[in-house]
Amino acid sequence: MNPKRALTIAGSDCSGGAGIQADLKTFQERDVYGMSVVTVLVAMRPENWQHVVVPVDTQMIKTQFETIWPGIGADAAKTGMLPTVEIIELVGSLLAEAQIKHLVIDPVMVCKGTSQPLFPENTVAMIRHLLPIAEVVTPNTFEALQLSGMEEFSSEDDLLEAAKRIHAHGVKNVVIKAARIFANKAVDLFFDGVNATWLRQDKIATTWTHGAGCSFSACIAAELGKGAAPVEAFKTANAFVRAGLKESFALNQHVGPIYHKALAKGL
Ligand code: PXL
Repeated sequence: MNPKRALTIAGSDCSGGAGIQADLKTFQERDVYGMSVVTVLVAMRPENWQHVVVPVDTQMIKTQFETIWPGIGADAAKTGMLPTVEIIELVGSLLAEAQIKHLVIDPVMVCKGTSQPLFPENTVAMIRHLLPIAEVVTPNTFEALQLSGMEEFSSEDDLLEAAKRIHAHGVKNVVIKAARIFANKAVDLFFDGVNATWLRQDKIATTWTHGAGCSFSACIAAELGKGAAPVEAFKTANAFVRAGLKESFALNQHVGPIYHKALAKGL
């Protein structure tokens, strides 16, 4: 065997549903060899699920990265939670230097269902250091508002306008996941700077959506690494996450992840 290799540069979610853990499960399902650079450790207090977030020392982030590049090599990479401006700048410069063939940025700004503080300066740093070198960026609606500087989305025209503004930051392809803004439909938009591709689908009725965004961007990275065109990688990731959401399950009263094996099992 000589599988394609994918790298996630993201945070550890010890509950196993999001972050590095979701990315590696997704890579395994999509038949690419998964590797990781851990940027931050996230733990949850069992009594109230309050998040405890501890960034990894920057020198150790650099050392992990060097293990992969130049140490091993990768066909694709994705980023997830990057907790500080310093870490965003470091990861940006390491990736700019390495020039890994395919790079997906998941601009994680907040975990679902938590009131973790937001850092506007992180948005500025992502725009400056990550979007210009990225092949695909995958914001949800909240992240798309921050990256576009828009106030609110109330129509598909607004989403397209945001995609154009985000595209102007230098990223080749913009995906906006608008799962929540329309009453009856989950809308995903793929924009390559010229053409818009829309997926308008029925909403999946579940409260257990933990790790959906991480798995979506990891799936895009895996498919790009195997040679798929970006718009095809987007469609595969949509099908992968929708299947996982249909079979999502509760771990406890606070959190429930998608089921990564759902698509492969034909569920
Ligand atoms: O789902 C966003 C997310 C990303 N990365 C890590 C997380 C979370 C949410 O919990 O813990 C490490």
